[in-house]
Amino acid sequence: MKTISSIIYAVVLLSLLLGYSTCQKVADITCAWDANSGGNNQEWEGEFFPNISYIKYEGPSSHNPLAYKYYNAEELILGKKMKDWLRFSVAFWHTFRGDGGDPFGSPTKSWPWEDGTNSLAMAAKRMRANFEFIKKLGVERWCFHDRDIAPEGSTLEESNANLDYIASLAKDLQEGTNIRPLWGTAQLFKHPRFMHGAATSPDVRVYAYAAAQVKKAMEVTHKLGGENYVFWGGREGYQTLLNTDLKKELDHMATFLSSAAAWKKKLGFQGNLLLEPKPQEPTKHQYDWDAATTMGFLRNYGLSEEYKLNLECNHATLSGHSCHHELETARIYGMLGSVDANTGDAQTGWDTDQFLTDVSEATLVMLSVIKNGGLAPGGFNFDAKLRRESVDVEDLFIAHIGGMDTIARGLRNAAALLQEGRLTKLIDDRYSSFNSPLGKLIEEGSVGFEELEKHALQAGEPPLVSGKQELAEMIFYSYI
Ligand code: XLS
Ligand code: NI
Ligand code: NI
Repeated sequence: MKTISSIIYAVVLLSLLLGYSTCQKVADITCAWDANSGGNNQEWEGEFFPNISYIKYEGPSSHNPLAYKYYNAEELILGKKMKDWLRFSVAFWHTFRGDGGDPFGSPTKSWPWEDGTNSLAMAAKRMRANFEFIKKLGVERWCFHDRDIAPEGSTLEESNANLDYIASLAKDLQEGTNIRPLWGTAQLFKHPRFMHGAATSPDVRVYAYAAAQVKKAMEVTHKLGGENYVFWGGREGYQTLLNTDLKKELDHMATFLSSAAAWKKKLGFQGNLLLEPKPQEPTKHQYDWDAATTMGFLRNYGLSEEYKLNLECNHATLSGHSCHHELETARIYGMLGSVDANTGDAQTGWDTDQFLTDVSEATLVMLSVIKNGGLAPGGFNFDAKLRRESVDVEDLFIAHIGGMDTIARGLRNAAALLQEGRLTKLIDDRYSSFNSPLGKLIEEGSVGFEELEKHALQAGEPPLVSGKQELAEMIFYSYI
């Protein structure tokens, strides 16, 4: 059976490669790539989004929804181009696989280029749409899961062949452009085999399968010139501790990540490996709960040198923190790798993955990013999706433009705030007592409790000094 299906598969793949078969089933533009699949041809340019031209910067007074009002790619902010501070990336899974379906309703989006299948031909067509979209938006990065870009086959070999095929097309489309993946990742949460987790599955066969899938996804990311590789532990967690060996699962996850780090070296992949924390959803408890938990885990298992973090704003709020908190927590320990730029909804308790539109939030995020000296080789990936009710093709552009402009405003505000220095001074003043001889000794670690007791007895009751929170807020909001 297996051999027969392999033969049928090989024939289908071969005919696809030769440009036959599904060409009749789909729109003409699909045939265009068949005829010209070897290069970054211009033939398809404009076909997917014929009514949308290249998005330009028009400045804050523009009312054109299809123009940037704050994001001006080449403009220098604190000596660096906006595009280099921000390093925006399009998330393939939301933009090209998001269908508007939710647990209560069927898909709402029917993009004109979709033929309703998950075929390899459809995957190729979507990849072309992805590149047209990226170019028109004027960004240079994209992110993907292995299974978003290429359909899962009936065996691992088939899945790998599908992925190779689409990756070659993506590589062709990248040629002659500066477009590269910000990161790639493996989808280890959709298929039923991963229902108990991947690296933390109690089933060794699933652990091995997941390893094989990550090995391949890392190869593909490397081949495409990806700058990072991400691990989001989709189902690395538990539903109940009553059936879970917590220690074994954490040990397994660490072993898995250490094998991934070894594979990265063997592959010669120079990019960063990143863990993406999220507290729950889909599992009740996910092991990479938040930045602090994830850094503690990495340190416990001696993996801190091999990994950094990819922080998502909506995951931050799900874990009871602000995005600013998560970025700062990672930044101060040199672990800030990249950002999944989205936001949640204050009245909704789940991962709504909305485009960031809150300028205050963006300004706080950018304070951390500027203090970090930027995010490179990380960036801002729009792990964000259109609302179920947004069904126009132009909504895809409007959503990204809105998100980019919000973060660009955040950058402008944060740069002005830091340059002007009032907030920095307020913070410095608050800690200025540590500039005293006693403060210096404490910070050096050269006084103990006995000397400190002597000092406290002598100095008496410390005066109450204002925290100046309202002033800090007044200063902050004067820049928004
Ligand atoms: C889901 C995650 C996911 C990762 C990539 O909540 O944010 O999209 O970013 O697997
Ligand atoms: Ni994410
Ligand atoms: Ni998310």
